Amino acid sequence: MKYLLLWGLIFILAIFIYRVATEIQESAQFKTISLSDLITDSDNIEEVKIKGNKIEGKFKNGELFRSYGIADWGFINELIKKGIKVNVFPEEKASIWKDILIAWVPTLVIIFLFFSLVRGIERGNARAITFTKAKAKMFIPKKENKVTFSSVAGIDEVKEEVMDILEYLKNPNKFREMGVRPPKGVIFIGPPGTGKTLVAKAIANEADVPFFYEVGSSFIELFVGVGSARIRDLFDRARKHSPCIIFIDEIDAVGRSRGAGIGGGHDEREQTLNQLLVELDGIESRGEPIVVIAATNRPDILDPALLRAGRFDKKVYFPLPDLKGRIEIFKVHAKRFKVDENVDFEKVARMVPGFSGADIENMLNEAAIMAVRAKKSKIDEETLMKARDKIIMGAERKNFYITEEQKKRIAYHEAGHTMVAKLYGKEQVEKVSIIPRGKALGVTLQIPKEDIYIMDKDYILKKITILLSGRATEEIIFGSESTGAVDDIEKSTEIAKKMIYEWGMSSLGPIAFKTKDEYVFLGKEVARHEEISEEIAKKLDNEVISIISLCYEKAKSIILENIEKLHNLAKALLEKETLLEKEIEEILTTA
Ligand code: NHX
Ligand code: ZN
Repeated sequence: MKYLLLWGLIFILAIFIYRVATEIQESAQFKTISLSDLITDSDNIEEVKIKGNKIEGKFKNGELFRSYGIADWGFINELIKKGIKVNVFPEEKASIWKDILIAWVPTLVIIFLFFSLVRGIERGNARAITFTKAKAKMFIPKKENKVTFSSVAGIDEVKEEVMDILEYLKNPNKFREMGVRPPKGVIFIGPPGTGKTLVAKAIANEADVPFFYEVGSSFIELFVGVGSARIRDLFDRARKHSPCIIFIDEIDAVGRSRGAGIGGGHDEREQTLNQLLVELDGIESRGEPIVVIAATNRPDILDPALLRAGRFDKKVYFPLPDLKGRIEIFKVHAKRFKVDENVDFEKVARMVPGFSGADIENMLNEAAIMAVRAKKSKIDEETLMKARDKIIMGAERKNFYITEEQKKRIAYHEAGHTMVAKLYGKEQVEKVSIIPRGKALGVTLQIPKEDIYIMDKDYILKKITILLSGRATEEIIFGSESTGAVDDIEKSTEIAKKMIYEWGMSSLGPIAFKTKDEYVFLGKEVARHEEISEEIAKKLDNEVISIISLCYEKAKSIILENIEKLHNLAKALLEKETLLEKEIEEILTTA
C-alpha cells in the first residue's frame, strides 16, 4: 500500500516534469521581442496570431516571435494593410494539463506530507516533516553538568585508548604538521550500558567541541534516498561546527553486512551505508577535524566495508565491568544518590556479577525509589539488595493467588534446584523463594561468589544438572511433568548445544560446528561455514540429547538419595516462602 502510493506519486511527478519540460522547449522556439520592435520590423512579418494580450507570429525568414501588448484595432488594421495575415483568437484558455497540475500537485504534496507525518507519529516522532534533515541532537559542551572522564568509572583501559582522539581534537594542527593521519572512524564495541555514549560525550566535553548524537536506525526510512540525505545533512552540519564529534549509536542498523539478517539486501540501507562511507572518505581528503564515533554491540554483523582501513578502523572494546570496576561505578553514582556511609560497596558489587554500568545506575535508582517509599533517610544495604532482586528477578507479586496444590509443586520444584545445587554443585544458593516474581512462580537465586569468565566442562555439566533438578523433582514427587519448567529446559538445552556446536566438547573433538549467518567476525571476513553433513548433524544432535539425559538422570539419582532432605526443604519453603543460604544449609545438615 505504501509503495503503491509512492510509485503513484513518482508517476505523477514524472508527468509533471515532462509537461514542464515540453512547455519550456516550446516557448524556447519563440523569440520574445518588444512591441515597438515589432512595429518597426513589421515589414518582415509574414503572419500574426493575437491571443488576448499575447501576439505570436512568424517572420518572413521563418523565425517565430512572441510579443506582449494590447493589440487594438488600429494596430490590427495597420498590419492588415501591409498584407500580413492576422488571426484573432479569444484569450487562450489554460490547457487541461495546467488545470490538472494546479489542482493535483498541491493535493499530492499534502497527501505526501500527511502520509509521512502519520508514519512519523507511528514511530513516536512528531517532527517527521523535516524529512531529509538529520534529526541528530547537537550538544555544545557546557561548563556545568559536564560528563567528563572522571564521571566514567570502571574502564581505565578504554580511557587510555581514547586519549589520542581527545588530543587530536584539542590540537589538530600539531598532529597534522607531524604528518599524523587523522583519526576519523572509531568504533566502540561492547554490550549495552557499558558507557559507550558516556565516553563519547566525555571526549567531546574534555576537548570542548560540539557533539552530534544520532541513532543508526533513524537513517533507515521507507523512501529510498532519505537515509543518505540525512547522512549528508548530518555531516554538512558537523562541518559547520568542526572540530567536532559525530556519534552514531547502534551503527549496526545501517552497517549490517549485505546478506546478514532476514530479508537480505536492502536498497535503502545500502545507499545510506554508501553515503556514510563517502562522507567518511571525504573527511580525510578535506582534513577536517571531525571524528566519527560509532557504537555497536553486534560487531559481527557489520559490513566489512565499514571496518576497512581508513574508515572505522580503530576499535575500542567496552567490556562488562569486573568486580573492581563495579565498585568504582557504585562509588561514582553514590555521589548523586543518597547512600548510607555504612554500605560496603565491595559486598554490594559482589552481589551483581554481570551487571553493566547502566544496570548499576538503574539498581541505585530503584533503591532510591524504595527508600523514599519506606520513608528511609538514606539508601541502606538492605534496600540495595531488594532493588537488585527486583532488577534480576522482577517485582514480587505477593498477592498472586495460587492454589495449595500448585504451590506444593512450586515448592518442590525450587527445593529440587536448591538441594542439588548445594549437595552436588557445591554452589552457593543465596536464596530460594516461592513468592511469584515477574514471570516466574518461584526462583532459586544462585549468585557465584567470584566473577566467572570461563567454565570447565565439569562446571557446565553440573550447571545443566541443577537446571534440570526442578523438573526431575516434579517427576519424582508428583509422577508427572508440568509446563512450569519451560525456562529451565530452554536454558539447559541451549548450554548443551553450545557445548557440542561451539565449545568443541563433542566426541568429534575441538571443532566449531556453529553455522554463522554472518561473515564478519571481529573485523575479519570469515568464510561462511559449510553446511554440516546430514550424517554429522545427526551425530551431534544425539550428543546433545545424551548430555541432557545424563544430567537429568544424575539429578534424579541425587534427589532420590536425599529424598528426606528434599521433603524438609519443601516443607520449610511452604511455611516461610523464602529461605536464605543459612537456613538452607541448616535444613540440609540436620536432616
Ligand atoms: C505460566 N509461569 O507461564 C506461569 C505463570 C515451575 C514452579 N503459565 O523454573 O515460574 O510456569 O526454578 C525467566 C524466568 C517462563 C523466564 C522464569 C519464563 C518462567 C520457574 C514459566 C517455576 N524456577 N515457570 C523456575 C516458573 C510459569 C516461566 C521465564 C520464567 C515453576 C518456574 C513459569
Ligand atoms: Zn526451575
